Amino acid sequence: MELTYGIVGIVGKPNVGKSSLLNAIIREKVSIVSPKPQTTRDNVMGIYNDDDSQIVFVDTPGIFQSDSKLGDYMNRNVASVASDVDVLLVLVDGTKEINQETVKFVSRFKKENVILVVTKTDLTNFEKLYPKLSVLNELDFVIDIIPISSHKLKNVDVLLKVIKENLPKGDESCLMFERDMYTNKSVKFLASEIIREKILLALDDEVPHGVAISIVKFEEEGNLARIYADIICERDSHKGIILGKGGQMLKKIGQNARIEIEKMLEMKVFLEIFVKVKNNWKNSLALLSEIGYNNSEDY
Ligand SMILES: Nc1nc2c(ncn2[C@@H]2O[C@H](COP(=O)(O)OP(=O)(O)OP(=O)(O)O)[C@@H](O)[C@H]2O)c(=O)[nH]1
Ligand SMILES: [Mg+2]
Repeated sequence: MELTYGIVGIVGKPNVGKSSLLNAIIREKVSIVSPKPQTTRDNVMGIYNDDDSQIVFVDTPGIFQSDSKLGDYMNRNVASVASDVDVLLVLVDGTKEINQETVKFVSRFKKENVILVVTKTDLTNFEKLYPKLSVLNELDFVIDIIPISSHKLKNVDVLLKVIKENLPKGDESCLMFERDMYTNKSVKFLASEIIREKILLALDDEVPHGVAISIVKFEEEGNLARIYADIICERDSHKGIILGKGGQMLKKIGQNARIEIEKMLEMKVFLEIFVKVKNNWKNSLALLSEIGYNNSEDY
């Protein structure tokens, strides 16, 4: 049987809905989501499987002006995807202004097989959105412009159809992954991301952006997983905020993370979290590498 296969990159500004789209396509929580910009730091692969295709989607960090070595790492992740995929989805926020600046932004990705995806259409309406899109018509290298809603799963099937039309065809030997895999990331990575997501959701901007998670130990024993994690933060004052009064904040973050990790692993989880201060870790190549933020691993 003829199969459609290939790699599809997802790029765009922070908070535009890249990770939400990945999760909507894969129908699993592969990549963490929060209302705060710069939630995603790594390229996260989600593998879409159906009877006649296997498509590897790669979620990337939002593109922004880097102010640290961590930021440089994030931008390198985007660059590696933008240049080297079969189809590139460039996402634009349908609730925001769409103007010449948007055209300029999308033009940065000028290459073959670019699909422009307009996100969050459930927050706007047809009358408001469509006149805004006319400015995008001058982007003649774009294959198609597709408005979607990841939350309402609106037009995600149409997007998939257009993607498939633009991917290579082959047979089973062309597929890169086992048919039951939905991500290339380890459960250790996914667990660390879930903890980071709970911090992003619980605390104000500055603290989560200076936080990294290191899984110190991950052991499975029968139907129980024991996970020991460090939350690494930049300052003593941040440590105080993460701990909260009498340790209540950390307790809440831990509980929320544990519930979701249990769901993912389908087993009981014992989760112990310590908070550690490492000044300026975002600018220390050695510390970044120790935490796992290095570009040596291919997406
Ligand atoms: N209403 C609505 N909200 C959405 C939709 N897609 C994403 N969002 C919200 O937009 C915010 C950002 O979503 P993410 O998926 O984390 O965005 P991102 O582009 O991956 O962000 P970064 O990783 O920070 O670059 C979250 O609060 C999402 O719930 C959508 O289809 N509809
Ligand atoms: Mg993201």
